[in-house]
Amino acid sequence: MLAMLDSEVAPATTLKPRMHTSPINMSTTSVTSFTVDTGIYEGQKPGTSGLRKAVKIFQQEHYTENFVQAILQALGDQLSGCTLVVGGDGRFYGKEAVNKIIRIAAANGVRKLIIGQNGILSTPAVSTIIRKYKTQGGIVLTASHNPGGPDADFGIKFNCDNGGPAPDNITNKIYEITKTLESYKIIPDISVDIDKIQNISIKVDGKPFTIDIIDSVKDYLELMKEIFDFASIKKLLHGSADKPAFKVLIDSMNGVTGPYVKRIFSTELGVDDTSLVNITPLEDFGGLHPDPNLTYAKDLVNAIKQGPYDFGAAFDGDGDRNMILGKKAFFVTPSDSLAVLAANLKLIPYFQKTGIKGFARSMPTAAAIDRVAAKYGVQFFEVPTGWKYFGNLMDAKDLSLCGEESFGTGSDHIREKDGIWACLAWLNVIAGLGKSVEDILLDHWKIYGRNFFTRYDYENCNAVSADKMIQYIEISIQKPAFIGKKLQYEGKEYVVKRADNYSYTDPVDGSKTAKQGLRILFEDGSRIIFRLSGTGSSGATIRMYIDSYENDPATFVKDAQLVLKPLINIALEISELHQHIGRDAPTVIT
Ligand code: G16
Repeated sequence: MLAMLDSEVAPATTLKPRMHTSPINMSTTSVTSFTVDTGIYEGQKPGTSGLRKAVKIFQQEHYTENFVQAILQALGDQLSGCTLVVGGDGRFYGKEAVNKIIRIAAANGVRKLIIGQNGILSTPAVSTIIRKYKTQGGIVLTASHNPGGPDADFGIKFNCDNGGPAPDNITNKIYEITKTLESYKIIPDISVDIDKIQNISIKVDGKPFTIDIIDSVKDYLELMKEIFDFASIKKLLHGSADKPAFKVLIDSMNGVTGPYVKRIFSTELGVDDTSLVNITPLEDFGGLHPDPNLTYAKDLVNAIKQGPYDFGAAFDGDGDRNMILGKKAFFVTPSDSLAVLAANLKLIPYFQKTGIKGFARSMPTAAAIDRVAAKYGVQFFEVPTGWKYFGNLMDAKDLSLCGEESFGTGSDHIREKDGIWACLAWLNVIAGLGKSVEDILLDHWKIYGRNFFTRYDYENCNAVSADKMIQYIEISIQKPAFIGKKLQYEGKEYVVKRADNYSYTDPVDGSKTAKQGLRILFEDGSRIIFRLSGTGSSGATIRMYIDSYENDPATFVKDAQLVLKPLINIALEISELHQHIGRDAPTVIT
């Protein structure tokens, strides 16, 4: 058996099919599968959310085929006769990957594939369709917020039958299979026009196989209309005799949400097309880095700063992240966004029907929502970074609303975070409260106090140096003398209460997840957290998170970077970040 590294291409001579049939197309009604010998690619280990690598790595001979075969094999008994959803964010290599999945799924005994037209399905739409049609899962073709194009990134992620990203036990199983795979099954040269809505049925190895190419937006739109009060949002957007129209600017960053934004905001809610920007999905996102934050969505930030807009929203490549802005680009941190929605959830029809079961956030997310949970006596959970950790809680009916500092917000309507949902939730809440975004935040802080939060990202660092830095911090903070230590910067003092490498036990199935980030917790509730990103495709990305609570109203309007300066500097000193990776400044600050 041949072992290949990510960057190595398998010699074609070792990879001949065992059997050969003549090429077929979908006018052929009966076809036969065959098996192709393959070699092993090392490093097909899914990260925080699926396998993300450079396009050129996925383009290597048999690389994508191997991983798809491993996903299917991991389905075990569920594979034969199952239905799977397939779609992605429209990035380069997506259509090619859809066709490979069709050929491999058909040969592996899958009964039916539901595929978004043009290969387009947002990540939340995949989750919606898996749940609505009760399929055994879905394959999502996305590298999320990472740039796209021939020289950028691609990704493949498996979602389970609950509609959520596969948990660790499944992704570990997929990875184990990739390490021993000797062959994959395929029907070569099936050609399906995935740009056309159609239903195709053939026989594969004597068994029925169906491909349903569906409208990418319809099912998701129907769900949004069930959840939100579209009539009151429409009234807000268009104004009335005594209220001016509420002007919005929505930016899809040339990602997958374009068609969804067009149908929801233009067709359904009547928003003028000039207020919907970058709504054509492009294979390279038009050169944008489709990550909705203050750095990468700066065109939206500038347009809102200078324009007449009351509200702005941007979404990432695959449509699960969101950024919310108020007038003059007043920035709502994802942690505050989550807390404000939690405090006002009862304004949304869906939660009036379902009730509020619980709230949750990922560990590095600022603790603003904790205070809302405490006030209303709602159960609260803290989980590791990764949306997959919310799924069990939702399935156990313990969780209604959750979110992450990484611009993810969502609810139990599906099992993925959901950018457009978050935007509609905000508009529904604004319509209900009749206040500006800024006033909603100021009022919220008056009641709960403010968690100041920032995240520093150091992208593309040397992986060895980054690992060394994490080890260095871990050793330093685990020395007994570290607890109780007084750390100072410019007169501000913080006393260390606790420090550890965060681990989590899932309250539903008891599964344990260790080493999820280094935490330094201070007496006053402030926190410094370090972890390595699990979504990058090359080198290492170091994330440094700072969370500090203030209840003095005089501080509420202050700039977060100023308020957090002492803690930021303490974090840089403890980690010796500059000495380890030689960087003076982060790549992105949020
Ligand atoms: C994924 C996960 C999120 C996670 C984020 C950042 O988001 O679904 O739960 O917070 O990655 O992860 P990391 O800090 O490891 O890079 P997405 O939008 O990239 O799928």
